[in-house]
Amino acid sequence: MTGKRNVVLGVLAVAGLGLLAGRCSPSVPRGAKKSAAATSDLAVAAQKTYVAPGDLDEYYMFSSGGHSGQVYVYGLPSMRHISTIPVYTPYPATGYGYDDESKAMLGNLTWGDAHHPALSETNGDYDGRWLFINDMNGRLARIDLRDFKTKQILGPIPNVSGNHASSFVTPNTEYAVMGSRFSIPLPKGTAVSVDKYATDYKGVVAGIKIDAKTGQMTLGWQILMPPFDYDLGDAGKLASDGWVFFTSYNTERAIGKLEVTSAQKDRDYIAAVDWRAADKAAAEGKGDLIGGVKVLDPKKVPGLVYFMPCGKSPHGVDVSPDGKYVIGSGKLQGVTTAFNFEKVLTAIRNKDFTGEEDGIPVLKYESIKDAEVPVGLGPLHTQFGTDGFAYTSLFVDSAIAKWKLGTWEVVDKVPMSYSIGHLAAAEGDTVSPDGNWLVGLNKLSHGRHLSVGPSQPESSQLVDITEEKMKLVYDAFTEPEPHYAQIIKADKIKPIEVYPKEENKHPLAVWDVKDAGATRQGDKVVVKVVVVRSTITPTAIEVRQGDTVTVAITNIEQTTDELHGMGLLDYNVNVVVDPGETKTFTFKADKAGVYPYYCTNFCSALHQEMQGYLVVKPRG
Ligand code: K7E
Ligand code: CUA
Repeated sequence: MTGKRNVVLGVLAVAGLGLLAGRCSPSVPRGAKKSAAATSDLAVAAQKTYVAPGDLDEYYMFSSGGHSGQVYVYGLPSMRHISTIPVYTPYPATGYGYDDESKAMLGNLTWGDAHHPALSETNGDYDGRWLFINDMNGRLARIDLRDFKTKQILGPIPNVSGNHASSFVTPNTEYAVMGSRFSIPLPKGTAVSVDKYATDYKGVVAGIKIDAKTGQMTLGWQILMPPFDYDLGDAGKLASDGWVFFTSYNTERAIGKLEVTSAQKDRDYIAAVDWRAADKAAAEGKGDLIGGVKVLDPKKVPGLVYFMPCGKSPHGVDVSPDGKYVIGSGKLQGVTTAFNFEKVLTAIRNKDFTGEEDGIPVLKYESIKDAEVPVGLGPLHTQFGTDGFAYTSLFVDSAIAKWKLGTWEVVDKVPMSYSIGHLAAAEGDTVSPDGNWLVGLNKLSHGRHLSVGPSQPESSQLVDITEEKMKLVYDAFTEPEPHYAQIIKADKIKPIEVYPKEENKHPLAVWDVKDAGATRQGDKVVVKVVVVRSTITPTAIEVRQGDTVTVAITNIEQTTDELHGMGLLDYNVNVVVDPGETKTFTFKADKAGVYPYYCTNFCSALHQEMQGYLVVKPRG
């Protein structure tokens, strides 16, 4: 797709200088002189990341928006921000959260904290159909990549509290998972004081079933877990297919200042969950009713979960492309551990246990680990490239370590500016990662950009991993807060650009201006509106004060990029309708007077004329 990428080295070398001057030493002033070698490095970096006007990027990157509740779409390697997909938060730019349909999906919550996007997979490879993303408020969302829109928000589901270890899908998108980061007394709504944490609080991990045809999500199974904090997850694949892994901290079951109280033991756990066994047990109707759903108890249904001891206070857990290794570590350690999944299975078979936690056997660390890899301080997350290379983010060292699976050799490190959390590799969660690119998703940007006051952006740094040595090639700045991101080959996604008229089955859609207008039943008014360049029909709407008014607005354009909006002043309404789409919004006309409405999305030379009046006649 970038076949036309032009070589404009000379210009770029100069342009690149200003942008990248601060790379090695943030104190170097912009435009400062560099040595010839550095200039040539910058020129190469600039050429690698430059996507000429009109050319397209090679990859999409879907980055979580953290507590903004959104998903940001970037092109790689340019790192250009192309689009924002609102998920858990109203977004007036696209009218999300103002029309009846999206309002219903959002429910009563106007925020979400979205950390881990997961692209749908077929045979362990991204298939470009859907993107799932978690919310800490016990929810999971599905975005359809046919139109880049949020189509379903499931939850808040019962019993899962603080859904951080999510959304991680299984290799054929059978399940996405959820987990409690904050154990609570169950069912939700039970108040037990925190002193009883160790005995009366519970965690839950859950599998959300995904319909293979429609992507529709439903609750599959839930498993009752000891009161630990379930932090991250990853699904097994190939050698470990059928399993899903969750890290947990505070296996001390402590309360208070967790930074101290939860760090008493040398090891916490990775929970290995046999999701096919859970699926089967749930299908057989096993489990106890808690919060209105059946929850499987490992004491009564053995064989569902095993604990793999791991360095204390672990964060990420990541399964290698062949599924043979499960990588996890204590986040204050200097090593990451590679667990051998075959050894995990053998230990389970031989009952090689050192104890149990609420009926869940604990495997023997020495029996299941293959290596402790000295990656550096503060290992959080691991991604994979080609030729068996793994890349681990080091929060404390603020760097990425490159190391090799099997030989366990650390071969390279590259500094990150600053404090890297997650990292994302091109097709990095699949059975066949691409290599090519790696993005460091950094928590701090520390002034490597024009100052914007105290509220500073996060940063994402692009690293070229095609060669033996990793090379930092670009800085981009992102809104809060990229936790995880996934990167997919652009040609796997084929979005539509208009909704075909034949597909619009909305009962209130009208395609001809002569069918537009208001009808009344008692104090309910339905207004069918047509928008097309450059009129909103009808141009005036009259209702009575106190009426409940539903406006169904159809954009009858069938042309790419011809969106229209309808902003209604003083009534807090702004919807945007894409070509071929119908949306509705409902409001109570409680204020008498005249309220202009107009097209909010610039659409033609006569966009400004696209306006009308809502007349609300006073009662009596
Ligand atoms: Cu920021 Cu995955 Cu929520 Cu790590 S998480 S950094
Ligand atoms: Cu329609 Cu602007």
